[in-house]
Amino acid sequence: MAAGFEAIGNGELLAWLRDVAQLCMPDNVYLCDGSPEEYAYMCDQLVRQGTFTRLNETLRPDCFLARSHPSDVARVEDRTYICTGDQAEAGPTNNWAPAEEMKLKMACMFKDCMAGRTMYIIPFSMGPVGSPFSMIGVEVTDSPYVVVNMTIMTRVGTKVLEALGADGKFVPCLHSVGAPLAPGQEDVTWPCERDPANKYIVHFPEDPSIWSYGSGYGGNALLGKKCLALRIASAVARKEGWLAEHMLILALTSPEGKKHYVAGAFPSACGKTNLAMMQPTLPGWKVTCLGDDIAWMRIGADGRLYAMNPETGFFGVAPGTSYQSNPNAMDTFTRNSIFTNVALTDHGDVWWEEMGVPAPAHAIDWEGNDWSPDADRKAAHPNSRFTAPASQCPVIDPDWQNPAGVPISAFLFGGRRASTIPLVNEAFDWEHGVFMGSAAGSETTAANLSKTGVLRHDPFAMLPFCGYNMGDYFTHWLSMADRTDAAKLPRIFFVNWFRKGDDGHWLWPGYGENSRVLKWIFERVEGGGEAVETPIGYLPAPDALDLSGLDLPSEDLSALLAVDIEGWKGEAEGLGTYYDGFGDRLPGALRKQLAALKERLSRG
Ligand code: GTP
Ligand code: SPV
Ligand code: MN
Repeated sequence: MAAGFEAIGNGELLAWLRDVAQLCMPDNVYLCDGSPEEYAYMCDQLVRQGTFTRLNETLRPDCFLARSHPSDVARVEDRTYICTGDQAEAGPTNNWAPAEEMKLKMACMFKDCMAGRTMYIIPFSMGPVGSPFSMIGVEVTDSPYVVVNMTIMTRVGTKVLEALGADGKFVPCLHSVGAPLAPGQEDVTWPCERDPANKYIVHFPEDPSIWSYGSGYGGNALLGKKCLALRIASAVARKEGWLAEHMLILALTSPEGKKHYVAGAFPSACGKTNLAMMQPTLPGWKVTCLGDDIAWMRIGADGRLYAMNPETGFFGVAPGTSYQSNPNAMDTFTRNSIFTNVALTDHGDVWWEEMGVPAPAHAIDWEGNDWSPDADRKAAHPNSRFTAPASQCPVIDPDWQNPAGVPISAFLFGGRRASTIPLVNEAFDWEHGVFMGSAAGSETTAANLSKTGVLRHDPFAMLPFCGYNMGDYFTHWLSMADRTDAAKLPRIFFVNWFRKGDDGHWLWPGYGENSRVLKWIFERVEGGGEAVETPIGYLPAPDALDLSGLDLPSEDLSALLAVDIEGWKGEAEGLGTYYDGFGDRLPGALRKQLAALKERLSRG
C-alpha cells in the first residue's frame, strides 16, 4: 500500500484493509490524517469534480453546496438490515437476513465496486479520542463527500489510529457508492446506485461490522452516525448495561442560575436540533446545547445517569430553519459548513423554504434547475441538510466534550402527532415512563425515503435505529431501574409540539416558546410545578405553565392540555395490537402498564 501506512500499527486493521482493497479494487488508496489541510484539499477536489459548488466567500466563507442524485436524498429504511444468526435477535421491527448469507451477497456486490475510484480510509472515534467510553470505527469509502462530512461529524485521523494502538478494537465500516468506473468512463457529480432496491445498509451486530452499498447520503453513508453510534452501539450497550439513544442533550439554566440537563428522543425531523439549541422566549432562562441527535448514557459513580454526545457536528434539516425558529443554528452554519440539496441563489448563497427571508426572484433548485417563486415545486428538498461543526454553535455547552458526560434530570419523549397527545405529560414513575416511550408514535417525515405523513409506532424514536430485538430493548430500559436507585434516574415526560386544530393550524407556537414547557419540567424536577393527576399521567395544573406574554387562544390551550379519553382508548387498542407483534419478547411490565392505562381510562 501507499506511503503513510506506517501509521497503521494495528495488525487486524491492516489485514482487513488488504482484504477490502483486494475485494473492491480501487485505483488508489488514501489514508485520511484528519488535518485541516486535508479537509481543504478534499473540498477543492470536490469542487473540481463538480460535486461541490463553493458558496460566496464573503457571505458564507468556506461553505459548499452539494446536490445529490434525486434518487439519493434520504435514509432508506426498507433497505436497512440487522443481520444475525437467529432472526429473533433482530426482532420484528428490523429487516433481517441470515448473517452468513448476507455477507456472501455483500461480497459479490462489493467486488470491483471501487474501480476507477480512490479508496479513502477514515479512522474515526465516536466520543472523545482515547476515552474508555468512546468507540473507534474505520470507514473505508470511495466517496470524498463522505470523507469531508465525516471530518465535521466525528473525530477523524492519525490521533484515532494512535488511540487504537497495536491491538485495540475497531468497528470495520465498509462503504461504497456502488458506481465503479470503466476505463475512460467519465464520472458524474453524484455517483450512486440509482435503483433504491439495490441499496443495502447492512449491520452485523454480532461481529460487529457494517457494510453500506449504493448510497452517498447522510445516515446511509456517514457510518459513524446511525449505523455505528445507534444500531451497533445500542446492541453493545445492551450487553454492557448502558444506553445508546436517538436523543438531543441540552442544559437548561434558570434565572437563579440553577442548571439541569435534559435529553430528548423525537423521531427524525421532529424537532431535536431545534430544541437542543433553542433560544428561550422566557426572560432569564438559558439553553445550552450538548448534542442534537445521539446520546450515549451510563450510570455514574453517584448513581445518576450521565449522557455524552459521541458526535462533533450537526447534520441538520435545513427547511424551516430561520432566525425566527432557530437563530443558533443559523449562526452555526455561517462558515465551514456543507449544504446538501438546498437551493443556490444568484449571489452564491443558500436558500430554502421558510428560511425567514423572501424567496429569491431566481435560484437554482436542489435538482440544478432554474427556479423562481412562481414554480409549483420546492426550491430545496424537504430533507435537505446542513453539516456544521458543533464547536461553532453560539450556545454550545462548556461540557459538550466532557468524556464523563453530564447528569440527566429529565427525559423527553415525543413525536409528530396532530391529535390526542397533549402538549406535555409526566410519567408516574420509571416503569410508566418506559411504557410511554414504548408507546410513542409519529407521522413519518422526509428523513426516510418513503411516504411522509403516515402515523406509525416509533418507540423511543428508535424504530429505524435499534440494532436488536425491540422487545429486548424495552426490557433493557426497564432494567435501568435495577441498576441504580430508581429515584436517581431521570424523570420522564412526553411532549408534543405538533398538535393541529381542525383547520390545520398549529395549536402551539413551538420553537423558543417550548421554553415554557421546559420551565414546568424544570420545576417538576425541582419538586415544584403544579400538576393534576389524570389517567395518562401528570399534566400541568391550570396556570402552572408560564404563558406570560404569549397570545394563545384559550380554546387552543384547553385542547393542548386536555385528556381526550376516547382518543386515548383508541391509542391503547392500537398499542395492544402493536405489542402483540413482539410475542414473548414483550416485557410483562409493559402489558401490565397497558392494562392499568385501560382501566384508568375506563374510569374516565
Ligand atoms: P433529525 O436530524 O432527522 O434526527 O431531526 P431532528 O429531530 O433534529 O429535527 P429538527 O429539529 O431538524 O426539526 C425538523 C422539522 O421540525 C423542521 O421542519 C422544523 O421546522 C420542525 N420543528 C422543529 N421544532 C418545531 C416546533 O417546536 N414546532 C413546530 N411546529 N415545528 C417544529
Ligand atoms: C435522521 O434521519 O434521524 C438524521 C439524518 O438524523 S441521517 O443522518 O441521514 O440519518
Ligand atoms: Mn436523527
